[in-house]
Amino acid sequence: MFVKQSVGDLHIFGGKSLFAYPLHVGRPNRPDKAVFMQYADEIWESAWLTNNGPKVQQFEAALCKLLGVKHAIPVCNATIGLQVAIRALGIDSGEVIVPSFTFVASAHCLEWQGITPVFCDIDPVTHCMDSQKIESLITPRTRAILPVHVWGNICDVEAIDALARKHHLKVLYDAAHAFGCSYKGKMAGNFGDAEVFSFHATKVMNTFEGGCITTNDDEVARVIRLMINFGFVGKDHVTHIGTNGKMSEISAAMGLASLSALDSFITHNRHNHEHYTRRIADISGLSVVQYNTEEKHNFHYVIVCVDESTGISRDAIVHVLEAENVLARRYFYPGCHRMEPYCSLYPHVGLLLPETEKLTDKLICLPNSAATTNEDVDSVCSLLHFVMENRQELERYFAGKIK
Ligand code: T4K
Repeated sequence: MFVKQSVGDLHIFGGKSLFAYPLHVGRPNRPDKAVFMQYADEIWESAWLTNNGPKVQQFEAALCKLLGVKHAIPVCNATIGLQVAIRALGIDSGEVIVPSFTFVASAHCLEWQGITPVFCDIDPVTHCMDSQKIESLITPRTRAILPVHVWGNICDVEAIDALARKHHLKVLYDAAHAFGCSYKGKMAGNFGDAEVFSFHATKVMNTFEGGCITTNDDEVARVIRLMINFGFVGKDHVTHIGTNGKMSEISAAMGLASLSALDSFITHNRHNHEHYTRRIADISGLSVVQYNTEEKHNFHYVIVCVDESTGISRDAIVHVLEAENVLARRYFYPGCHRMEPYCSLYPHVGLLLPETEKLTDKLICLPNSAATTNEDVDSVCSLLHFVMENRQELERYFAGKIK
């Protein structure tokens, strides 16, 4: 399908876009419609729509079995899940160490509750928090560590847990990307004091909006269950501060249907990831971030790293792709520390985050979902080849036009 012969054929110069329709990064993975509709029908007939209904309970049981964890409490989204989990761990003030290289929710869930996020730099290979850089950030006000399993790469859990024990800190993992991923054979969901997954529409499996909090600690689970239901025990008795973090029945139905399709989503993701890797391998200056194939991984994110010496900026490449209807994303640009309110509160913190600063300018997230076909991947890769072959001309065109 690739038909560009000269630079003038690119859409930015007036040519026709490569794709007639937009190719999204976060196209939702949709399970078998009939399976979902059967669940939806049951919900309709039962007139039980939310408040820990039968589908939510069934979903929790299925999650616990899959992850090998004692509690996997469904919630309305991962951001509320993180807010609730950090409070259920007893943290309502002080500082929490968190990466800046993450979706802004990881920092907002703290700041929202008057807890100070202290940004930690990352490992340039895994893109997760650098466990070697945590200890120097610990102060008498530090209460917890909130690392993120970026792209489903599991953090350095052993070192982080050892540090937490040494300094009496809690550990809450933001596992928004890591559903279906493992470390040393143990599924994400079992690390730290608690973990939070996202089942947002754009994730490997979704419940429209949603997430779950996992823990093997019965007491923490008890408090979480109270907190997501306004603190109610029984009908009229409130024992705890709480919020509304409940998952609805229709979301749980989507979750149950999605769980039955999870293996096929992951197989498709992996096939695309391998295909992208093969086709991009011979483009000098670009490389696809690889995952540990000895562990379970969901292969949901296809991340391309643009070498600084390549002669064209990441942003110029993304600009060309977008014009061709390849809606690639710059996850995670510009890093939480460069967003409000953090950039005003801590204007110089970037000096302590050299790897974060470098990486936020280098990565491109390419479309990958059940909707991304083999032919799509081929065409996107051919486009990347074309862009890189013509990079000098493109960079001249972009000089001064974009960052
Ligand atoms: N921690 C981490 C590390 C996270 O990555 C996230 C969420 C969270 C915590 C918080 O989890 P939740 O509270 O959301 O459960 C998207 C998602 O909205 C967000 O959930 C996700 N991370 C983040 C990485 O990506 P945006 O602002 O980039 O989304 P948006 O609307 O631009 O959509 C991305 C692409 O997907 C677009 O090209 C359009 C396409 N799309 C999107 C939706 C919603 C569809 O085709 N269909 C859809 O229904 O944040």
